[in-house]
Amino acid sequence: MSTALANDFVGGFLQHAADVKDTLGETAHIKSIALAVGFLSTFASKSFLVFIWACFFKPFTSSKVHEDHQNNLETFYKTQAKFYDTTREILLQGRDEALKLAFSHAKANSSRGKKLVWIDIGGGTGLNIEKMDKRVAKLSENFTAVYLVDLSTSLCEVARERVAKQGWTNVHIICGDACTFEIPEEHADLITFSYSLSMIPLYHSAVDHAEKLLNPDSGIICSVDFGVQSESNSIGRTNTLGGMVNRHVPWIFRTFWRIWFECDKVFLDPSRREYLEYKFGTVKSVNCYNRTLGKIPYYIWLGVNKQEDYQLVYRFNCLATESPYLAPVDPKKNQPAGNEDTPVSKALEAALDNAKKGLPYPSLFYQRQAWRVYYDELSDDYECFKNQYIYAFTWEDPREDAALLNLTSRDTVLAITSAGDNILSYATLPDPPKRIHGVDLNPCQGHLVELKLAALTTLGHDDMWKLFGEGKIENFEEILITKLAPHMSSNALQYWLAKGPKAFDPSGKGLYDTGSTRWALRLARFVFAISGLSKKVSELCKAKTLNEQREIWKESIRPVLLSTLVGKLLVGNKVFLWKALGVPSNQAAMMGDILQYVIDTLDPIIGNSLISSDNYFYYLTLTGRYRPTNCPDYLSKQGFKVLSRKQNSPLEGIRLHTDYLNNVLRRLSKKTISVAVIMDHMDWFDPEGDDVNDEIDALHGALCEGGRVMLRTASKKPWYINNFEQRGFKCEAAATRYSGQMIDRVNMYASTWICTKKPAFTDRKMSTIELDKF
Ligand SMILES: C[S@@+](CC[C@H](N)C(=O)[O-])C[C@H]1O[C@@H](n2cnc3c(N)ncnc32)[C@H](O)[C@@H]1O
Ligand SMILES: *[C@@H]1O[C@H](CO)[C@@H](O)[C@H](O)[C@H]1NC(C)=O
Ligand SMILES: *[C@@H]1O[C@H](CO)[C@@H](O)[C@H](O)[C@H]1NC(C)=O
Ligand SMILES: *[C@@H]1O[C@H](CO)[C@@H](O)[C@H](O)[C@H]1NC(C)=O
Ligand SMILES: CC(=O)N[C@H]1CO[C@H](CO)[C@@H](O)[C@@H]1O
Repeated sequence: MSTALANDFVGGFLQHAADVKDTLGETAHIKSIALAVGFLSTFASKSFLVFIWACFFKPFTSSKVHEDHQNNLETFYKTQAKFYDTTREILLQGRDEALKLAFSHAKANSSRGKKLVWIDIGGGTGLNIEKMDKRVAKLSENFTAVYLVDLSTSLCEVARERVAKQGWTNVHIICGDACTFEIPEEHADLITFSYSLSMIPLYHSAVDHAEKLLNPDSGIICSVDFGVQSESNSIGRTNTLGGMVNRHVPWIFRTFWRIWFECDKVFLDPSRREYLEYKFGTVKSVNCYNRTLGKIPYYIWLGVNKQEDYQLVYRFNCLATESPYLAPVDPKKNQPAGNEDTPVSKALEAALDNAKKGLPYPSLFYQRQAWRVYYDELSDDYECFKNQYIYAFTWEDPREDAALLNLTSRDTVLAITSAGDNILSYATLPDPPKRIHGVDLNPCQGHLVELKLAALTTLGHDDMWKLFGEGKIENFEEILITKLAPHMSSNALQYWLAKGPKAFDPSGKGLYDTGSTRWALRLARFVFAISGLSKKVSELCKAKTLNEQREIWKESIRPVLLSTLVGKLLVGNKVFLWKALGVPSNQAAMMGDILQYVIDTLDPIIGNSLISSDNYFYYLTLTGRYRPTNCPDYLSKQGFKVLSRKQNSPLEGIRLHTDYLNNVLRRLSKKTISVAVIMDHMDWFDPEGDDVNDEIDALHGALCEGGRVMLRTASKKPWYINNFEQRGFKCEAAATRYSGQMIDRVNMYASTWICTKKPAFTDRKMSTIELDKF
């Protein structure tokens, strides 16, 4: 393999040149020089010089390319075998993570306590086997047998010495070709290619051979390697992949890296990764770049047998569309289920499309959990979110929802996902709804909820609390890779690998300083700091009685906070409202005098709801974290206990859709939803447009008779209530906020409405009345 040092310089330089405005690029450049200098001083020894010789000069000394691959490898590795590990430690990134991911997935996928058979193809000196033993799982306890396959005799020799030195009894070195080697077992549970697929000229054969050896029911195959993917190469296959986000490498880097590595017969062409993605179902696919190394693109990929199992497709469609799962039909012969009334999910469309072309199903089909419903990760619809969620927490009170809706296990609920706190709260109810659909167009809201779901499924309450109660944890990446990843989708994993370590960093500001809602927290902190109220606010958050709380508020905080200056500058400012609180201008228009609105919100809270112990919404906003006795239901000891049940956990009923509400509603079987909680989002609609009527009709179609829509709004009677009534609903204000009163613990909305779908016969009466009008 080639050229760490020069890669640093050239990579850093190229990046610098292409990206002059980006000051970080400069830092990266400086860093890479520092790294190179460090590297030099550490290894300014024989090993380093041999490495430089073998990688930069020797390729030019012998003009002849051996016909024999083994001979070529020997020529390259013979002189470096002894120093191989030291020189590659820096360049070959992602190997630790890949091994941990591969093991955690293989383990999760095998029956409890079963030992694994592992083949490391192109295993070189056996360093990965040592890494596995030291950092992931003891070889003697967790593996029946481990095979290292490598064609280079001198590297195999180093590997043999390592095995002898470590005294491993179940590790076997096979000095042979990746395309033809044999093992005594019929199948392997885990097969890894670590920076080797890019060096195998006959990679099709090697991959086909691996496929034959992989346990078809539970085997996991993994590759970590360099590779330069191009978006134009993915056309027509994007349905299958997962890991499309951040995949594209601009042409100049694509070309540069390919040529650079080719000198050492390392091939970065995209087709190797694509062939894996064609032969296997993609479970995880992560695109990585290391700035320090000049952003050489590498990837970590995990796959499983792609299973030509049509039942799988239908099961997923039924889970997504609420349609009954009866007898599966062969989609190659018949078009999807004959019944016109059974709508088809986007997942089924994508899967059938792939099946016709002989491609694996979309990545989401191969996940352990059915939570996340298939979505097109490359759709332009999400671009506006800039790969970030808006809500790190949910700003509506689920206790009030529960009281108003009386949910039971007969209900099927559809709700806006947001940060998931409320759909999780419905799941903790004594008799939780049989199915809860969360809908959100922003994929990152889904990623956040997946993290919560995976954590509820695998972590204890202590770690759960650190993650979401305090928003900080020491070893986030380790927990993510070894515990949570097998329960998450590929996209959610990639998102959290990239953003998690910073978001949860114990020396940072924590999870609740992420998303756009962080502006609300920052605003609070800022306003209190400049008005000298920080101390009073922390007293407020500790107040033990309502009287104490009222006193602090009335005497010190209220007068300053609601002074016209602060009010005008911040709270009344439209740009600020949008940035900090996510209030769009259509909604702001409904709120009337904003300052009065804020007074109406806050005064009653202070008077009626103890922030220190019974109002986690404001406690979080003021302190940036929760308390064990003042937190969303999924975090409380009791709620956690219910949700983390190993059997029959209410989490099984949760589905996360990443799409427009209308698209989801239209593809649900008619009359299958009994409750829709759509929060305040209708306030965002333009009163002149048709969007509101479209959505009301879609709700009407998906709701069963007597089904209810619950909504909150910034107005006492929003304009669109009339539209509901004209379209077959009976509407009632379930709560209206008058000055000085509190309707829920958030109290941000002026009213809460329940619109009930009328039985069909009243519909008919309605339409005759309407006809009479004409
Ligand atoms: C860059 S090294 C990676 C070594 C090790 N897996 C690691 O991650 O450090 C690539 C390895 O692939 C091996 N290799 C290349 N072609 C091969 C083939 N056809 N069959 C088996 N091994 C091969 C080379 O001998 C070399 O050890
Ligand atoms: C990038 O590579 C350097 C050098 O090997 C390593 O120290 C660093 O941790 C890597 N960064 C990331 C984010 O993986
Ligand atoms: C390896 O096996 C041992 C013994 O069965 C077990 O205690 C340990 O948890 C396993 N390691 C991992 C990482 O699963
Ligand atoms: C909900 O249940 C409560 C108590 O069980 C009852 O008083 C109330 O009428 C119910 N509301 C609805 C809408 O069913
Ligand atoms: C035994 C087992 O759990 N097998 C599963 C391994 O993982 C793949 C993909 O997630 C599933 O399709 C298998 O059923």
